[in-house]
Amino acid sequence: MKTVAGSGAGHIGGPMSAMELLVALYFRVLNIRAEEPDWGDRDRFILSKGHSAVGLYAVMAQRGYFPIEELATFDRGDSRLQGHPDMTRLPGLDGSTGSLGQGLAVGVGIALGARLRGRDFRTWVLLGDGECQEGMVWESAQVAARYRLANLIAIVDHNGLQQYGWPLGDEPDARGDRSEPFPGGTLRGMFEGSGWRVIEIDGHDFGAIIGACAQAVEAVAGSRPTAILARTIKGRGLSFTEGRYAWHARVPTADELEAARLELGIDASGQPE
Ligand SMILES: Cc1ncc(C[n+]2csc(CCOP(=O)(O)OP(=O)(O)O)c2C)c(N)n1
Ligand SMILES: [Mg+2]
Repeated sequence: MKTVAGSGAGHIGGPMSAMELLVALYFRVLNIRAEEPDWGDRDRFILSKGHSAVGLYAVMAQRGYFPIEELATFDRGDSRLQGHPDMTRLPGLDGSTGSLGQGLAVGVGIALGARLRGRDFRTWVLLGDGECQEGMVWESAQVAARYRLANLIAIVDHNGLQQYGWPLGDEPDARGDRSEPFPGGTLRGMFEGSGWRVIEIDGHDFGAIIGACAQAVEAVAGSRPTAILARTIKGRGLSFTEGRYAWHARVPTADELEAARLELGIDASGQPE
């Protein structure tokens, strides 16, 4: 919230809905070295829902990839922390994203390359549920299953909202149900139909996230890729942002920052009061 307020641009809802997923990945799941971001055997991670970059940067800073103070440069032209992830600027990123729909295809290429080179790291891709309306996601899903890429794991931040929520009927403002991206289909059905193994979890439950990721990592070489469907709430963490599509990309006012601080019980520097 503070970083977005400081830069005057950025996203809130998507980063907050994915926060437990990102924290679990960077602090418990990914086999990475923050001090050696180009380590060859590292797990690869692609934030396909690149608009959630500010959340990823906050977690990477806490994990030691760069100083926390650098978050204040977010979205400036000369910053390593672009509004959407730019792997040519920030070491530790394995994909440049922001144009939705592309990250899984990049992950398929990396995972296939790892297999061909006999490397045993995993490739993880975090997608939005709205993003799953992009056709390229399903082309990639088919290819991943065709090559039995058990070393590829897709995690879907299944918050039931996108930029404006799902349209409901003919009313232009009737939005915000928590149904699936496609009428008559479910993400589970679509991944399973494409040949993937599917695990559904509560995406705010650290134990469930870590357990599902461990299951995915144990996948036997030559078996199916795994999709973890993480049920989440967009804008999770603050009463006034939760489940509100208006917070998809909004700059908090000074009053809202103060309300957030009080609700979280933290002081101005972010420490518990
Ligand atoms: C190809 C493409 N189309 C549109 C956008 C604009 N856009 C950015 S985020 C977003 C909504 C994404 O919704 P979802 O994938 O559900 O993400 P989340 O709910 O986690 O924010 C849209 C339409 C984009 N970045 N890329
Ligand atoms: Mg969504």
